[in-house]
Amino acid sequence: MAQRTFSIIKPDAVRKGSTGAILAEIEKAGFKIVAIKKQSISKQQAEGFYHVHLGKPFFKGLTEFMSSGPLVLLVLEKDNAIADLRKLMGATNPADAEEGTIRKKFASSMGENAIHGSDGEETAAFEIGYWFAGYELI
Ligand code: IDP
Ligand code: MG
Repeated sequence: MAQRTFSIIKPDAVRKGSTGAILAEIEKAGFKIVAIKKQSISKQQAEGFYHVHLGKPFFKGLTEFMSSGPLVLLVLEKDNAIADLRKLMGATNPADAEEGTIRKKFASSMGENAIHGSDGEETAAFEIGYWFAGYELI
């Protein structure tokens, strides 16, 4: 059954000019782009989005990085979207990412790793609602 997930093309990938190439990978893998917007976000917005990581040693660096320049917010749809996007993304650390994954191709480090994807149904619902209003998801 069609499922929705949330994704971000992170500031490192946008800065490098990889937005179009990453979107092409996503579409090639069979995802429909339900909603898309490019914008910059504040540190406070990044902190709210990543609240589950509050207190971790990388929290400050992560939220500073995510608010360091424009990024692309996406809502994607396909059968098994959540798990399939995680597979397409590859491991968090690009050094461990499988050949052919987005992080293998486009990420440079654990911190600057090109793409975000929701890790479960509950997080997908929270993350879609955090960045998109209902009228943007029709
Ligand atoms: P995920 O993005 O693969 O789901 P998470 O564990 O949810 O990985 O971590 C969120 C983000 O925080 C990662 O994508 C990465 O950018 C950053 N991050 C996670 N662990 C580290 C770390 O040990 N050092 C630096 N950054 C990290
Ligand atoms: Mg995660």
